[in-house]
Amino acid sequence: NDSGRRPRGALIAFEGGDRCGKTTQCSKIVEHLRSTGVDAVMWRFPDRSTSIGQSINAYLAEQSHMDDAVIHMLFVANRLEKRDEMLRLLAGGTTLVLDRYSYSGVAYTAAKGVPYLSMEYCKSLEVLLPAADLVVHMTMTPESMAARGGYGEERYEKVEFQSKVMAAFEALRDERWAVIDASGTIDDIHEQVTSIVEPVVRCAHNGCALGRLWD
Ligand code: FDM
Repeated sequence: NDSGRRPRGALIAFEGGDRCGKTTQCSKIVEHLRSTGVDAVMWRFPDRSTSIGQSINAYLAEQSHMDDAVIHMLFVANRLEKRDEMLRLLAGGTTLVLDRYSYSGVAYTAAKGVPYLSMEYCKSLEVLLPAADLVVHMTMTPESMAARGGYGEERYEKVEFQSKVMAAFEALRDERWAVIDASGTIDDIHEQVTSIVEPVVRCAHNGCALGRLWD
């Protein structure tokens, strides 16, 4: 950084089906990064604290019904309402670890198979947002996810649907994705996550550019 600018933070998204351990791994990597002196924070999408987030929460808890296109756009809007703050934090050097992001947005809606909500259309609604420097895709079979505690409480937690979500995630993969077997132990997975995340944080600190979805 000879330009005198502060090194930017990295944008790292954790993706995968429900109950695969994303939240645990996000917390652990943020804690690890902080212990090594990296300024890092964890966010989750949907952000249920905003008024849009509360509508999303009611939908996920099956307390309300919405048209598939409308709920899709609420998920998008819930990211857009955080966009400025995201960009500000990254530019200020903070690494953001996201528990779900646009990739979930596209994969879950595309998995519904509604003809006018194609994967291409869903992708087009995300283009105002920055691309993650790294997507950590945690994979396990829908059957083993279903065997985990709490599964089935929310709208999308059904084995057949989760298989479609998995296929949609696979279709979105590119060279920025790392795939991790989520059926291992918490510590083994954390070790793998650490070895993948650290170089990406260094790259961001060294000035590699933040991309846009889906360039
Ligand atoms: N989800 C999440 C979507 O359908 N679209 C999105 O854009 C996002 C971010 O919401 F079933 C789904 C994925 C999951 C639910 O659950 C959120 P968690 O437990 O908060 O990750």
